[in-house]
Amino acid sequence: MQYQLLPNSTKDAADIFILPFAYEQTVSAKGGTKSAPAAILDATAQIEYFEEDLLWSPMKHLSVCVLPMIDRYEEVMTTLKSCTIDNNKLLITLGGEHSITPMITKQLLHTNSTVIFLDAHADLRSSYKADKYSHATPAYHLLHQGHKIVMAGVRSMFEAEYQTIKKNNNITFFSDRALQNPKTKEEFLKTLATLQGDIYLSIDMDVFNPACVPGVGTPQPGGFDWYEITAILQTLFSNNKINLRGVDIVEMIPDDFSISQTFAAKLLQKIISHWGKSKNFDNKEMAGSQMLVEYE
Ligand SMILES: [Mn+2]
Repeated sequence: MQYQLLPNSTKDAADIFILPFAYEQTVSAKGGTKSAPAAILDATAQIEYFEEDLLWSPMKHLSVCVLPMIDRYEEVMTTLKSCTIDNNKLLITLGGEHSITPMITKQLLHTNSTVIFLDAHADLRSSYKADKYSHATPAYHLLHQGHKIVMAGVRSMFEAEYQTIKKNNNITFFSDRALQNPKTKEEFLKTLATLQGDIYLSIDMDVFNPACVPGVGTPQPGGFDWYEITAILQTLFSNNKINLRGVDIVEMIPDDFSISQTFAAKLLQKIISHWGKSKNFDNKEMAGSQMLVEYE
């Protein structure tokens, strides 16, 4: 599998690692998220190399390595051990269901990191349908791994989850409803602009309005649109006190019109572009993956 049809770089030379993680074990509504990693990578073939917001071609400067697809938790550790992911490299995991987030952070993060958790659901259950590692539990595991969470976009929760949000000081919470108020939105962006240290970004595709991303297992009315997520990325990557350790894009189900997978593919491109610029790759030599192909 390839990103934008570009040749895969060696692990040593890679700046960006993309990990396709087709994990689907605990679906509660519509299934199909295991086919998302391949569908998203296929959709990247339709994305221009030039990135029109920051006005550069990230892949002229960055090298990408799409890792072999995995679908089991046991493979996470061996895969991550096979790559050196230091502060100048970024790991982006394509799920699969949301249960993969704590599996990745367990290997990747030091305790006391901050996870930005964008989701329509709070995902704070300690178990769901007798499954401790259900897709309804990742935020619970992140807290228990010792991380802080900035949670935004939530518009569906169970009463006990609401109580946890209210009393747990390690959760900074912005409901989707509250974010309709411009002052609260400003406060959310200010929170992102003032974060420090190791950060992980987890994007559940159901955080978006179902009109933007129809392909999700558990859709909810309301939600972010494209320009809201691009503003979030812009704010986050303008903050030079953070060290982004990893990103995941989860819970998408490919749809027949390629709307959802194209949205995810373009989101992936924006993340790569913003991260690359924040790390000054635009000033580094043009030795990226795009330099190995002849077509524009
Ligand atoms: Mn989720």
